[in-house]
Amino acid sequence: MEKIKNYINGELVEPVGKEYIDNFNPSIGAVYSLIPDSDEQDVDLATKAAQAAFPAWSKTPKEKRARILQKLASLIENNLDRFAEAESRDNGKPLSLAKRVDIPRAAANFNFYATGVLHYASEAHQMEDTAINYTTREPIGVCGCISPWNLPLYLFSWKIAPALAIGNTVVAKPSEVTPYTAYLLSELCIEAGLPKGVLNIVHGLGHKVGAAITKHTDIPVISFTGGTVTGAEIARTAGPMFKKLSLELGGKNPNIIFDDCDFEKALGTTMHSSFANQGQICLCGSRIFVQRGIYEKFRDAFVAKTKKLTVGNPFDEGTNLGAVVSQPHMEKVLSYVTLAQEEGGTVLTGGHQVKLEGEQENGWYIAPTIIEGLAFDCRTNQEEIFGPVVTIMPFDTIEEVLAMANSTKYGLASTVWTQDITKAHNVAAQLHSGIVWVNTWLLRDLRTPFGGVKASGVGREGGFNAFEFFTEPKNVCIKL
Ligand code: TXE
Repeated sequence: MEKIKNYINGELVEPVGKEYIDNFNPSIGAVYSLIPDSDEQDVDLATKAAQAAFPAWSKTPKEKRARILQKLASLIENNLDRFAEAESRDNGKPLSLAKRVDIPRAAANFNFYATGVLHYASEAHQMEDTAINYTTREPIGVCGCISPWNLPLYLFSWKIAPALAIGNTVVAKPSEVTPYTAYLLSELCIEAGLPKGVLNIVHGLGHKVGAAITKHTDIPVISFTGGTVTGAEIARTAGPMFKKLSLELGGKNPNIIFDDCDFEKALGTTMHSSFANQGQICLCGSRIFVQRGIYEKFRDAFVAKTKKLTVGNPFDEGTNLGAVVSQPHMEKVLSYVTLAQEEGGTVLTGGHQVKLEGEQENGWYIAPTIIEGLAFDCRTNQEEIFGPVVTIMPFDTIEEVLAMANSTKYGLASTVWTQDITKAHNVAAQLHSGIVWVNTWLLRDLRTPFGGVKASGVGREGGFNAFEFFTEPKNVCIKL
């Protein structure tokens, strides 16, 4: 059985404790590799390597840092098929999705921040003939980057690229559920000539390795993407240590469809915003509100289209939904279908595990599920399910739908479908979320602030927001 390795001080190494944990292929429900069961000893070795590398890396001219990260990006692009297959095998997502989205976006993340650092400037403030102020933005040191299993390399690179580009060094922890492409990236880092200790990847469990990174006194910055519960746990540790903290957490995003929408576009995009990546994207629109005038027409068309989706082997071209990421997650998602029925919901399609034939017979597959008839404030409509399960509800007025849309503890992303631009501006202004898409979904300009409000997190990633997070400003005031 293949054992993947940690990447510490420029080398691929075994965990100090020589212990390993199973890594599953969700599409067949079986172990296919082993990952280091690292602990705080490994985190300490990684942190020492990152500390030793920081002076030279932070003083490396930005053009040289940029060249190395762009080399890494091109190596990812040159290994697209190998990385996409690895991602699909590790996560269960369709290979076509990994090829089209996950891996190209990981390369784009490195390119975006490598070029961005060349244009990042700071400010000066002149006090007439009295003084001049200039603000420097300095890299901070060793940054802890902890990422989740839903978009493994995409979100892993979204954190480490800006941290490295601006001159920090990194101790990173990918999810133990989907570690494989981070391991493949380690090999490319060596090939790209990334100096040793600049990036260190420590594999293992969250409560061991993630917690060790969070509480390490020599890691002053923590960037986390994952669940809200874990985010709160990290904040409890990092807060009293006065660490800089970025939390990208869960969501329960409203998809608001007015009766003056472009019906076919709203329907087509809602298929993606409901079920892409098996609904395992924090930005998915899991609560669908349809204005009464078109509610039944939209609901029936949406159910009919959903019934035609193919749940299957992620490696088959025709597959629309692959496997969900783990057996515990499958059971969690299915438990919400049971809860929905207990809360008075009606399952219009799906709501069950899909048993495939052949090699995939033990895989973890869920039918795309649509539920109607629930109150907007029941648990099913308030809690993040994070699977291919959406609810659909009618509404009459803007005031009513805004109250329902804003009723959860989350505030990450909203989608609005209307051809009345004044209404679009008016509704967007009143939605409690960090991101609002109008007549589209998941259309991303990497320069924009990315993140949510309330229980969806703290801070923003994206564009120069990421450089602001991964640097400390210093104001110097010179008397003239
Ligand atoms: O995330 P976790 P999980 C949501 C989704 C999902 C829930 C839990 O609802 O069902 O979160 O998913 C590491 N200290 N999202 O369990 O636990 C862990 O090892 C430090 C939304 O995967 O948050 C992994 O590397 N680190 C999210 C990372 O945190 C800890 C995407 C995420 O794991 C830790 C994924 C600890 N105590 C899930 N415990 C999004 N916003 O996109 C765990 N970790």
